[in-house]
Amino acid sequence: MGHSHSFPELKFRKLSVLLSTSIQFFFLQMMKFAWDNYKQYALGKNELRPLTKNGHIGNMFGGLRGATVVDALDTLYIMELEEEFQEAKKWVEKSFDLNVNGEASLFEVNIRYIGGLLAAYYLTGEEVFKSKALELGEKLLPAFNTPTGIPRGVINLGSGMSWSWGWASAGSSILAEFGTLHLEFLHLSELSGNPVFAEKVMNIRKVLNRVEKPQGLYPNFLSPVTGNWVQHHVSIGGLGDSFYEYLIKSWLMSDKKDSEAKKMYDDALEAIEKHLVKKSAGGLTYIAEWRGGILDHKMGHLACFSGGMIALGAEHAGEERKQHYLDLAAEITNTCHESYARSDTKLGPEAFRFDAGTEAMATRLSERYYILRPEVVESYMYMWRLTHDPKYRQWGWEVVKALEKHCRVEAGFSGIRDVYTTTPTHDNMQQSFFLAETLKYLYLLFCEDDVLSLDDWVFNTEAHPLPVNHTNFKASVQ
Ligand code: DMJ
Repeated sequence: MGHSHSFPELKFRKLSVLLSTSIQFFFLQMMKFAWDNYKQYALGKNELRPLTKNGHIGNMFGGLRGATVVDALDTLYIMELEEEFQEAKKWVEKSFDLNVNGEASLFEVNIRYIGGLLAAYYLTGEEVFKSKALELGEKLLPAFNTPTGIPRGVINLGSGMSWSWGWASAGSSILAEFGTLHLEFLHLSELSGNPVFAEKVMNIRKVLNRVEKPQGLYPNFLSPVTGNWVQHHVSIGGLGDSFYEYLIKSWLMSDKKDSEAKKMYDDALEAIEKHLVKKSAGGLTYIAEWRGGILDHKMGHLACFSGGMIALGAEHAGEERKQHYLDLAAEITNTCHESYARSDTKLGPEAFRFDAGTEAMATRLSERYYILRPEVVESYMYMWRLTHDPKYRQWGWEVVKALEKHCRVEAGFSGIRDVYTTTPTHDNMQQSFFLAETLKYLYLLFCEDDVLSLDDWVFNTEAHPLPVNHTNFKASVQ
């Protein structure tokens, strides 16, 4: 009797292993397609333009090249695309030039290049990735030479001169930019034995702890000169997002020793829940933006990472809060899924609103685009790992089908300008984070939990895995 019961179950398990293996194979071919076309038409440029079949350089990386190579390294490695990984590694060894001049975003260089190189080093042990990461890290240090030590957003990698973004209020620095350095900089200190990197980010934390927070919230603009807020705009989406992410991940990466980061995260989330989390008339939970006390009932695609973050934090919230936060995370992830499900392409818009009868849809023409962003599938991946509810895999698969149908073009994957039409116009850009994040998170959604286990790795905000410090860093986090 016992045998006849267990047999079909076993068969089912085998079937599901087989199924997820063939799905993984599907992601491998997507990644290979994205990489092969980049290699053929744009190797050495920053991104591929998949319609015109050429490369794009842009102005975010200050003369650095190969953003897609460095962003793709760990995904290629994890997917065991050995030949392609070797191609990428060879480019880093032979052609990745750090002696460049030009205006770079401190934040973007850190999350994509330093994060990508560090992850490649930790996964493979290849010295070239470590030495490039350290060399590049040194070049970022002059940005911290301000009266408060809060770095400015833009740096010339050649001269070391730094300044604030022209569009940022009154010469301010951006919370999500200076607040998204901690994970990488601790690893730079650990690997170099030079405490300077850790000191820089610990000082940022000190300034943030000192300044008064309106209703416990962190506004997005801070003056690097006075250390005071410049404007009271609060958002868990663009301009704020990964600051919160790095608080909980700093604590996890320290093997749960950095209790200051945990407290900052807990307090910030409490304030966010109290002031920004709302429920729509149709019952969808969302996180609004806050402008000097007035709510803007809008959620950006970028804010959709927060389902995953809140779920990750819930695991460690103590028994009575754990279920509450898991529920909140599930509700937010569901809302983000709705923003996809309510579009004709089944891909979500850049921003969606909850006002004047609108629920989880873009109302402005300028917010209807989708640029291959990862945040929604990122939350599916965390929700899957933390709950094993199969709907997250189903939702992930819906995204894959939509990407294949609307974003795959002859020579790569492209963003689209309007998610509400099934004959979308392509934006001719294969973003590097599509290879670093979107495809990696989709792949991990269908892997066993021990592939880059959440107990041993934290993902930086560009999905580059950094190891949890189970053995005590030399660089202090006190
Ligand atoms: C990526 O560079 C990172 O995920 C960052 O945190 C936000 N923007 C893009 C993806 O949308």
